[in-house]
Formats: sequence, structure tokens, C-alpha cells
Amino acid sequence: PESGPMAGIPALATGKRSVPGDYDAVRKDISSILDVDGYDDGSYGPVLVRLAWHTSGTYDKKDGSGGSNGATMRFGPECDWAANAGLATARKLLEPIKAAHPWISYGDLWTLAGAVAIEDMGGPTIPWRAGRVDAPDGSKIVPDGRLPDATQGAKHLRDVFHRMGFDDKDIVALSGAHTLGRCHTDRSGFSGPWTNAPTTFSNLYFQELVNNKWVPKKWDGPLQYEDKASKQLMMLPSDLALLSDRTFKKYVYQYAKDEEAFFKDFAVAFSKLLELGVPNLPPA
Ligand code: ZEM
Repeated sequence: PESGPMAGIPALATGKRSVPGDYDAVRKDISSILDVDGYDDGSYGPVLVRLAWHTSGTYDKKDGSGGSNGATMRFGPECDWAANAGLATARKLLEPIKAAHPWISYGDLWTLAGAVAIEDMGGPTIPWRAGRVDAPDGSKIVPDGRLPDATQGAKHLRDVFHRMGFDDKDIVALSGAHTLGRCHTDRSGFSGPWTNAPTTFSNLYFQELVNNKWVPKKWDGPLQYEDKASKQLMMLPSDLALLSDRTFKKYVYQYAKDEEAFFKDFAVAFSKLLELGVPNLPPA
């Protein structure tokens, strides 16, 4: 059998061309490719959520540039940004779905895949609307450096997320996506998962954040933290910044106690993220 990240992709659920506008058919096919043995923790869900986030998180509210409209990560230089390392896996995974539903734009497909992945992994319903239009290769794109840097702290998180139009509560809620997935040394240089249930959407990230003692990991890689007791879980410096800032910390403790509040705030913020810079959306 094949090995590597593309091994064992199951056949699409519908597997046939759909009528333009049949987003439910696309949703079904996305759902059908999420679970797979032999890739990470058994799901492509986390890397699809990261694709949806990185295609959207380039937005600047000052001039309306960036965001998921255009799907410019298909092209250089954006596909080669260090921040986007590993996302070719997610983009390639969605190609058979694009082929079965050629009428959907890449921008809509990538963001819908993120929303469906969150929902299928047990998260809240993510309000999602179609309307992104793909831009041709060679279109003007935003400069590299708009996505957050994991080595930095609270001020940097505010600079980046306030630029997109988010507030401090949104920053903490959105960071809860790190309940999913893991870091890969061959992508970001960091290593390991934030939780012991990285394919289930929950508030576990916040619980782990507050319930463990986090100590610097002794290794050759970049500074990251491990839980002192089991050494199996990790936090990035930017994750721990949520504990060292008074305002952020208040929301971390709230979400650790109240999963329903986290789900509600995450759904609103993630939906807003996916729509940043997308013109002419249909009424909600
Ligand atoms: Zn992440 N993220 N992220 N993130 N992220 C990684 C992985 C994942 C930051 C960051 O530097 C990193 C948000 C916010 C921030 C996900 C979703 C969201 C990784 C590891 C890094 C280094 C990449 C790798 O090695 O594969 C920083 C600094 C953030 C600032 C707050 C937001 C917001 C997200 C969505 C709402 C997800 C799901 C992953 C796991 C990917 C995977 O492949 O498992």
C-alpha cells in the first residue's frame, strides 16, 4: 500500500459532479475524507482547519487587503511562506473534491473544509457563506509576515489580531483551535500536540493550559514548553502568553471552566475570520 501523508484517502462520499451551488454535496465529500489511518492522529481535520485559518488570517482591516477571497495561497510566493509549510498536504487533499465540484471556488472550498472539519470533530456549528472568487496567478498579494509568530508574546498577538479586527476575547477564543492537531518538526520546527485528544474539538486546550506546570523543553529545537508531569503535551511561547497577560488569562480561565461559552465565542470568531475581506456575501 501507499505510505506517507496521502495514503489511504477514502473514496469521496458522493464522488460525482454536483449541481452548481450544492454545498451540501461538497460538505459530504469533505466529511468523507477526514478520517484516515496512518496520518498524524487519524484525521486530516486539524490541518484543514489550519489551511482555512492561514488563507484568512492575512487580512488587514485598514485597507481591506488579504483574507480568504482570491485563494492566493495556490501560488508563489504565498505557498512558500514559512508559515504555510505543510499546508500543501491540505490543499492537495481537497483537489479530488474540487474536481468533483468544479464550480466551487478554492477560497470557498478551503474555508468550508475548515468549518466542516470543526463540526465533524465535535465542535460548534460554524456559520459559513459562499462568495469567494479566485484570483489569477500573478495577482497582487500581501507581504509575508502577517500571520502570527509562535516565538512571540501578548503584544505581537494583539498587533496581528487587532489588525484583522479582532479583540482580546476573540484572540483567546480563536487560540482554542490548538485543542486540535499537533506541531511538526518538518513544518514549523516545533513538536507535539497540545492535548491528548487532538482530533476532538473541545475546551481541553484551556484546561491543559491552566492545570499543568509548563516548563521549557530540553531539546535542540526552538523554545517550547512541555507539561512537567507527563512531558507528552506542548505549548508554544505564544500559547503561554495567554497566561501571562491579565486580560487574556481571564478568558482562558473562563473557557477552561465553561465549554459552552468557548464554543459559542469560537463559532462567532471563526466564522468572522473566514469572511474577512470577502465582498458581497449573501445576507446571513
Ligand atoms: Zn495555530 N499553529 N497558531 N492556530 N494551528 C500550529 C498548528 C495549528 C500559531 C502557530 O504558530 C502554530 C491559530 C493561531 C496560532 C491551528 C489553528 C489555529 C503550529 C504548528 C504553529 C507553530 C504547525 C505545524 O508544525 O504543523 C500561532 C502563533 C497562533 C497565534 C495565536 C488559530 C487562530 C487557529 C485556528 C482558528 C491548527 C488546527 C493547528 C494544527 C495543525 C495540524 O496539522 O495538526
